[in-house]
Order: sequence, then structure tokens, then C-alpha cells
Amino acid sequence: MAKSANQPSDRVGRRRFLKGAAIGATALVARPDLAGAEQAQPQRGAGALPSAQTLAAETQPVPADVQALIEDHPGSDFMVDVLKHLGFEYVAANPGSSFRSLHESIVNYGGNKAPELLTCCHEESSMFMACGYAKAEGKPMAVMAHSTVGLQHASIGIYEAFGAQVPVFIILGNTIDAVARRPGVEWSHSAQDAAAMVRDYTKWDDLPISLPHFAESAVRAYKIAMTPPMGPVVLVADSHLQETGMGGHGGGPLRIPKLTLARPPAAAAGAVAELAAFLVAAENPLILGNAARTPEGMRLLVELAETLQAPVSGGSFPSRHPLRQGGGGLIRNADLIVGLDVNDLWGTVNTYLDQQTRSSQLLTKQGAKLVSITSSDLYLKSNYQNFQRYTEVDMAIAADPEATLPSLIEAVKKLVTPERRRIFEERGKRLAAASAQALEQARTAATFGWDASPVSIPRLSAELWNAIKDHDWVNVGGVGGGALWNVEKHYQVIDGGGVAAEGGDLPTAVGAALAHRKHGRLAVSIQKDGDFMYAPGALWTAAHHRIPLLSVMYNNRAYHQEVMHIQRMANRHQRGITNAGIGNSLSDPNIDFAAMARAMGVHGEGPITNPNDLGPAIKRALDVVLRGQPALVDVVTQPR
Ligand SMILES: Cc1ncc(C[n+]2csc(CCOP(=O)(O)OP(=O)(O)O)c2C)c(N)n1
Repeated sequence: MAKSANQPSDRVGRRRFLKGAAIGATALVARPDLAGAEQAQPQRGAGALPSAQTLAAETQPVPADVQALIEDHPGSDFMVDVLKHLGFEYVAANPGSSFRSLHESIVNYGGNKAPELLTCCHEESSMFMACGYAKAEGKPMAVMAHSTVGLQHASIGIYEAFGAQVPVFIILGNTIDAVARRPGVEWSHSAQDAAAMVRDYTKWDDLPISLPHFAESAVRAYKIAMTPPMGPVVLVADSHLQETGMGGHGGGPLRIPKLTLARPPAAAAGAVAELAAFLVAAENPLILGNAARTPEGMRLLVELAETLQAPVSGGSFPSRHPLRQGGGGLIRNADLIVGLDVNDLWGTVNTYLDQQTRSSQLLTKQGAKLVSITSSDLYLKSNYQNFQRYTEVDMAIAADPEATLPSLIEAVKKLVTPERRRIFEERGKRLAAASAQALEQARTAATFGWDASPVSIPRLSAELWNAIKDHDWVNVGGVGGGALWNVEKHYQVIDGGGVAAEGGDLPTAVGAALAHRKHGRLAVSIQKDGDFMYAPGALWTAAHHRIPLLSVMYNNRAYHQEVMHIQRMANRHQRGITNAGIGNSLSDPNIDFAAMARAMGVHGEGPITNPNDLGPAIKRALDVVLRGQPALVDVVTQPR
């Protein structure tokens, strides 16, 4: 169990406060055999193995004066106490010598419980797993990355966490003391400012040089990561700090500061009153985007929409609620648009006409008011451009939408007169009719190409829905289920957001499925073939850690989106589209995803080309998942 701030670990409290550096020196002097053995090792190359002499030396009984090192806890034990204190369930990692001491402390001192170490096959996968976990759980997973090379692999997932505004806590191994680095690899794996390469897309980072500093910065980093807009943070765990006995920190008793999360910022009363007046007066208001960080956010959004009988488009809102609406006509019709944490509000209310002339057209009607509520207005970095184009709004409320909704609902209710209520009810009836009609149209559209081979996407989606609809299901990312899936609960859909980096869908799904496992929910995901091939090893992690996840491959045997881009360019250059598949097709040879799954200990079905085989294959895979294991169904599909 993690100790509270005022109650440091007993083991820590009882340890002898010996100076770590002095102990290290004593150890080396006491063991000339070991010092010599280290020098005898090859100096370069990742493949340098310890010599037989080194191994023998390390397994000999420890001399009495070196015992102090063992009895005195290494700094990494205290780091485990810090991670426990912060309530981490998991730490995802590829192993690496820069955090070998922390790794050993997690599994031995911490008993591999809270945090439990997840064995990953790519740092990119660890990061995306952490993103998926955070989207599902609302709090960070820790990720350990091995110095320069591990962070380089992790960087795309860090960028995803930054773009999606999800909290991830990265612990980065590094060796800052040049004379503490072993010759060879440890030099190419060390950096003077290790977090620099991802600083542009992390919210905060630090390099603690003492254990009290580590504790304070870890608590601060956690708080920063969890404050909207949330984001990834990096804490460098210097290898010397990990491996030195706790006596080396040079202060009084070690303590871990209390964690108090910042309350998300809510809009000021004046802004709320003004917006409430706009909403009640509007004839055709439209609410866009995502107010729901938590189930309560979804409940509040429904309450606001129902109070006004206003349509809601996008975000986490029940998919079959009569006020859930879609289609471009909504924007053109609205006289008031309220965007809740909409990342690309400009792109939502404008249509981009031509890249060469840079021309665009505003879609809203003359005089329509535009309001945004977003915590993104409170925090911005300049280099990476994921903040999108500047949007001209009539009112910009720099606040968290979910935290703002309670006062907004109250203010709206106060302003609703019987006459306005009657108008709202009329509007609600019209919207309900439109919503019923849209559902019917989606049902009809799904029947087109029903028996086609390769399998149509609506058929794939319908067969999967049919198999899961009576379970407590959750779509953990990848491709959405489509209009026919009945989303009722906040957790059933993972918010997309993010930076659309290929390679993230599978590990995101694995991380989210892990978060849902303890709730007994059925995690399903529709995976794209191109995306899946970036880092398929996440499937092995799912098998190894018994993470139940039903993956269905939307296998169109191509990077099809890019096929369409090349076709567009070929048209523009008037050269015909016959070669658009070159560099984009994923056939010859076809990838056997079911065999890949089986090779990693995951139940595999397919490739399925006959749509009539799909239902039974999903059923067999589902039985495996319901028994607590991952399974994959490879479906060869139409391109789109
Ligand atoms: C890391 C990265 N590299 C390249 C791209 C550009 N890109 C966008 S979509 C896409 C192909 C998608 O292929 P697939 O995942 O199979 O989906 P499909 O378009 O076939 O449905 C690529 C390469 C990207 N988004 N991310």
C-alpha cells in the first residue's frame, strides 16, 4: 500500500541514512573482482553480455561492508512508494537498463502490484496503451521509456496524448553523470537534457536530482497532467538517483507531498448568464462537441439539451436520443452555435474550397452567433499546429465545459418562460421526427451491398453489433460502429480527438480494454489493416496480460485513404488513376491477420471473404473473449 504523505514507508523510515556515493565507492573498492570484470567487457554494442567472471562475481555471497547497500533501500524503492502514493494501477514498458533499478524495485519491493508492470513490445505501444487507458479511466497510466532510444519510439504516442489532451505520466530513464556511464551504449543512450526532444508536446517535465525533489516533482507532474486541458508529463528518473541508497539524498526523513488535484475551471457567473440568455432566445441553437469528461458530464449535457430542446451534434451524447442530430444542414440553419471543447471549430463552421487559392466559405447564416467553451484557451504551445485555425467567435469562454454545465443549466432554467417552453417543445418534436427518419435511412443504407464480397462495412458493423448488443459493451477505438450502434453510456465510446497518427488504434484498444476489464465490460474494436501493421505486438501484450478484447479487422488490403489522395492528385495532373495503388496496396502477399494473432497466443478467425461466414466467426471469437482472452476476426472488406 502507498503510504500517506505524513507517513513515509516504515521500511524507508528504518533504513540507515548512509551516503549513497560513499557506499558506491566502498562497494567497488570491496569488490576489485567486479570492477575488473566490468572493464573486461566489450566496450561497444548493444550485444555486450556480462562475462562469466562478472556473473560469478555478482552471484557470490556479498561481503559484509557491501551489505549496507542491500540493507539501505535504493532510491528506486522510494520511487515505487511515490508511484503507489499517486495511485498508479499500471506502468507500461519495454525494459531498459536506464531504469533497471526502478524495474527491479517495482517487481520486488512493490511486489508488482499497483503499479503492475505491463510488458510491451514497442514504446509507441506503451504510450498508446496509456492513452487508451486514460480515455477509459480518466486518469494516467505510467509509462517507463528507456532513455534516448525509448523516448524516440514513444514520441508519437506522447504527441497523441498531447493532441487528445489525455493525462499520461512518462518516467524516462537517463544517466546524467558522465562518469557514471559505462563505456559504449550508455553514452548513446544518455542525453544532457533528455526530455528536450518531446518538450514541445508535453505539458511539463522535470529532472529531479534528489529523492525529495523526485517526490515533489512527481506529485506536481500528476497534478499538471490531470488539470484540464490534460496532457502528458515527463519525469526523468536519473539512473544514479534510482540506484543510490536512500542515504544519498542528503536531507531529513523522506516524505511524499499530498496530492490535491486542481478543480477544473468553470466559467464566471457573468459569462454564464450571458450565454444562458443567448440560448433561451435562440430560435435554432446547436450544441457541438464534447462536454463529458465523466458520466456526469454526459448526464448534464442531456439535461441542458432537454431543457432547451436543442440539437446536439458530435461528442458523447446518447446516439439514439431524439435530440442527437447530424448533417451539414444543422450548421447552416443555426442562429446560435455553442462549441464545447471542439478542437477544430473553424473547420466545423467553414468549408475549405481550394488549397491552391486558399479559399474557404463560412457555412453559418448571416448574423448567427458563435460561442466556444474550452479549456484549450487557457493553454497553448506554439510549435506544433494541432490548435487549428483561429476561429472568430462572438464569445470565448475559457473554461472546462463539464465544470460549467451545472451553473449554465441553472441559469437557463431561470430564464425559460412558459411561452419559450412551448416553442422549445415544438422544436423538440421536429427534431425527434428528423432523428427517427435519419435512423431509418441508416438502416436502409446498411442493406446496400449486404451480400457483397469483399464484405461491406455496414455488414461488418451490423454483424458485430448483433453479437455484442446484449452485453455491457464498449467500443475501445479504431473505427466507429456507425449509426446503428446504440450508444447509451458515457464509457461506451472512446473520444477520438488526437493527432490521427497511424499505428495507435490497436494499442489504444488494448489499454482501454485493460481499464474496462475490472468492470467486466466487453471491449470491442474495429481495426484497420494499415494501422494495425505499425505495431502489432500490442496483441501479444493483450494475450500475455489476459486482456479480453475482440478485434475485428476492417481489412481492405490497402492504405486506402492514401489511395484516394493519389487518385485526387492524378486527376489534378490528368494522368489517370491506374497507378494509385503503388506504394499504397497491402496485398501480394496478403497479410494473414488470423495467423498473426495465433502466433501471439490470440484466438484468430479468418480471413473472411464470404459475408455469411462472418456472424458465426464473430460468435466463436466472442466466446473466447467472454472467457477473458483476446480474439481477432480478420474480415476482408470493401475499401470504404
Ligand atoms: C504515422 C502516420 N504516418 C502516415 C500517416 C498518413 N496516413 C493517413 S491515413 C493512412 C492510411 C490508412 O490506412 P489504413 O489504416 O489501412 O486505413 P484505410 O485508409 O485503408 O481505411 C496513412 C498512411 C498518418 N496518419 N500517420
